[in-house]
Amino acid sequence: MAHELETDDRDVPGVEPYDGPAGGWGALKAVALAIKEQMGASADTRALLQMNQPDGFDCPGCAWPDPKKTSSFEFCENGAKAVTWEATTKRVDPGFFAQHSASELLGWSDYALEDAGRLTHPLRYDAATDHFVAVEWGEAFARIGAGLQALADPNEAEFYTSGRASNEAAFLYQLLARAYGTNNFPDCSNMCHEATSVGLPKSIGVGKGTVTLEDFDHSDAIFCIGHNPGTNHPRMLTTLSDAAKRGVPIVVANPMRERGLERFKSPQHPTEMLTPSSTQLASAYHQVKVGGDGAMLKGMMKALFEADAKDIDAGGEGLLDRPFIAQHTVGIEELRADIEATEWDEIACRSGLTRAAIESMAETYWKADRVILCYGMGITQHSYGTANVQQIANLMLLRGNIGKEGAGICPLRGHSNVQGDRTVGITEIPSEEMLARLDKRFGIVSPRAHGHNAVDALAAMRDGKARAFIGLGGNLAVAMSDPETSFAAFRKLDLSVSILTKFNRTCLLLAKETIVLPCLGRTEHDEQATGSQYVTVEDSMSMVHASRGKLKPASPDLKSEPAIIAGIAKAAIPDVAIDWDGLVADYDRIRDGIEAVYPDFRDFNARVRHKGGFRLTVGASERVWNTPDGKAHFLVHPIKGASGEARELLLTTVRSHDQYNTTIYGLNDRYRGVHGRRDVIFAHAEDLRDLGLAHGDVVDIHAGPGRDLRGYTVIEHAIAKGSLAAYYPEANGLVALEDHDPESGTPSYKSVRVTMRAAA
Ligand SMILES: Nc1nc2c(c(=O)[nH]1)N[C@H]1C(S)=C(S)[C@@H](COP(=O)(O)OP(=O)(O)OC[C@H]3O[C@@H](n4cnc5c(=O)[nH]c(N)nc54)[C@H](O)[C@@H]3O)O[C@H]1N2
Ligand SMILES: Nc1nc2c(c(=O)[nH]1)N[C@H]1C(S)=C(S)[C@@H](COP(=O)(O)OP(=O)(O)OC[C@H]3O[C@@H](n4cnc5c(=O)[nH]c(N)nc54)[C@H](O)[C@@H]3O)O[C@H]1N2
Ligand SMILES: [Mo]
Repeated sequence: MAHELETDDRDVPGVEPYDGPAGGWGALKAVALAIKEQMGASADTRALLQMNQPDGFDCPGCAWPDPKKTSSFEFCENGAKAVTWEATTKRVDPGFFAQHSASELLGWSDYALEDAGRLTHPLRYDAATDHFVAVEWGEAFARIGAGLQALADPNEAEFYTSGRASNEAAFLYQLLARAYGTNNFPDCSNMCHEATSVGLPKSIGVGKGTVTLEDFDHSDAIFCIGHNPGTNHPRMLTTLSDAAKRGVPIVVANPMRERGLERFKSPQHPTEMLTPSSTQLASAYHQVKVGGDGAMLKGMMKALFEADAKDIDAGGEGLLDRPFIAQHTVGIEELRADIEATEWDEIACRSGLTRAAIESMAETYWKADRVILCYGMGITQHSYGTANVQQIANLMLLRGNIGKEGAGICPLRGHSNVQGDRTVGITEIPSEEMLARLDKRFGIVSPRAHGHNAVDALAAMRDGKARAFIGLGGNLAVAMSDPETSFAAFRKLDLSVSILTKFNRTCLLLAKETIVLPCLGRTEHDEQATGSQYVTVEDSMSMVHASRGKLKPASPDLKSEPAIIAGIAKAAIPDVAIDWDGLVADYDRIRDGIEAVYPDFRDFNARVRHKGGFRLTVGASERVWNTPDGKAHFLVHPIKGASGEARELLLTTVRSHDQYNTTIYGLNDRYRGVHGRRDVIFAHAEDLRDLGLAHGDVVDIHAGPGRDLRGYTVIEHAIAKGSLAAYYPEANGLVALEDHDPESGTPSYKSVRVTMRAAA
């Protein structure tokens, strides 16, 4: 079938390689455009200047920490997009909903739905007219209360949280759900870093990263595996470029060549902006296959063991940190046996990297005294995500790279407070100590039975076992795998409630009773009975700090998330004697509650008022291992993922530069050279040739019965052979609900086995 193709000559609309660095003028231009489109020419851009300032609000864009010394405006293109999207002057008011029926809105794109503007009033779906209509807050709460009281069992309700909710909102929310009687807490983190939360505790006794931002100033080598900071954590590029300027090697493992990991022109740096110069970031870039990380990590350990043996033979002390291993760990012999039994041929063909490439990664690793290893969704979103995370811990423990200055594990969290939400009780598997303290403080009896994570919740809804959904933010139906199943599951519900800043598709999957409650966003001023309030968040590095919105709310009819949760609680569980109004009147009282349940928050109200906040205890950072035997554990796993078979194609789903999860800001993906469209598949030239396809061909992708993506344009891209990529959420239909990590429940969004052929 294969024939000669002159693919380079073909013009594909909207596809043109991007040659510039990340950041630079392109980033400034994009911000100017976002301001103009969302806020108009006379925009009040004060919000942008308060982002991540000690007395301003925490940027809702990502969970990368703020430098303690923030004094000048920290520029971030995608943070600015997140803020302008929230601070937009566009509104979807009752007039908008009178004009557009629910059926009509269902035909709108995700982009169009959110671009229409901010919600202004509580809404209820009216089946008689097929329109959403405004209701008073009191009526909305009464309807929700009645719906929750009508359930036969509290476990028929699912309380979903997306990671933008503040600590205060999340804490009140879990109190509501537990006082009501369930531990059903599906959470966005179940689709995100759950493999970290489940995997790391078994390895090092804590499910969080072990580094602080200051550690980057002291590291000798940085590894970036499976994440794309130029788009998803742009402020990290400043940290990486500072390290690169110090001569610190930055080693990347990613199937796609991502510009944000290659070159950066800092918009904060006048000489870089005014001259053609930029900073080179990656010192080595390894295009590991999609799903090839397990093999690659084993290869790095194999190379390390081999070099260690050689060093000892030559009279050296060896390359492993033997004193550390002896004092702090168990399981080294089992790990060594497993790694020794793994053949180089298997490692090379399953990772897609040569032995020499892996040895050079290992050499950079062992030559450095202090290594930081950063990773993202490329590691966690696989059916073996937990195993991947534990292999990373193995590699780091071999040289004592945990719990010393300048070294450690750095999982890049997603939503700006996804880590905090988990810390303050959003978990389907709560500990007995935590529940006992919660019960004591609030005089309730929390349920002890474990609840549902995101996959379980969807399955329960599909099977008719869950009848009510409450969503604190997010767009679960669209974010989840297998929309066919999840959309149908939502449509079977008796009650669906979404607490949102913007209307989205999840609200349009109509239940018997569908209610949308509009809330304040991060940027907005929050006034309660005792005065102006601030909230708190926890970043990726366990730093807790305050966030205070200053902008005038999008509508006088908005309520804060805590106030909405209290309103639902009073209507749903009127017999429970919790002073909801008192808690909402002064968020200090909620923080006192958090402190009572989580001792690590001691003096919460006092400490969080310090500029920059405080760090929660991370035992592993001090080499305290909170595992059952007090040791860190080497854990053995077989290689899973890419099989190395010749014709295998694994498809990964990624974010474009113009999106925030299911929120699509625009149709461009600047750094990957895609403009005005999202219906593309990224592929390696040789795979195209082997399949008799050419750059620009229209193709169908097939993943299993009923799981197809049809009529997409395939484009030749710098991606590893055997790997394909498509955009999330369009490609979610390729992932079956069952296709998830059995240990953590994380869907395998990043490795779907597919076939590709010319469109029918
Ligand atoms: N602007 C913006 N910021 C965001 C978000 C957003 O959507 N937009 N989302 C937020 C959220 S919730 C999250 S979780 C984070 C996500 O941040 P990332 O973890 O960076 O998320 P992804 O875009 O999913 O990209 C993952 C990267 O992994 C690579 N990859 C894919 N498959 C594999 C694999 O098998 N192995 C390896 N090694 N790499 C692979 C892809 O090529 C891509 O570069 O960002 C947060 N910040
Ligand atoms: N195929 C594929 N699927 C994925 C992923 C992937 O990489 N590939 N990534 C997964 C990951 S990492 C995540 S985290 C999930 C994301 O899943 P979610 O967190 O559920 O989705 P978002 O798109 O972030 O939610 C967007 C909605 O949040 C609401 N919102 C925004 N700000 C606020 C606020 O301040 N308060 C409230 N109450 N609402 C607000 C808006 O109304 C908006 O419509 O998706 C997952 N799905
Ligand atoms: Mo995420």
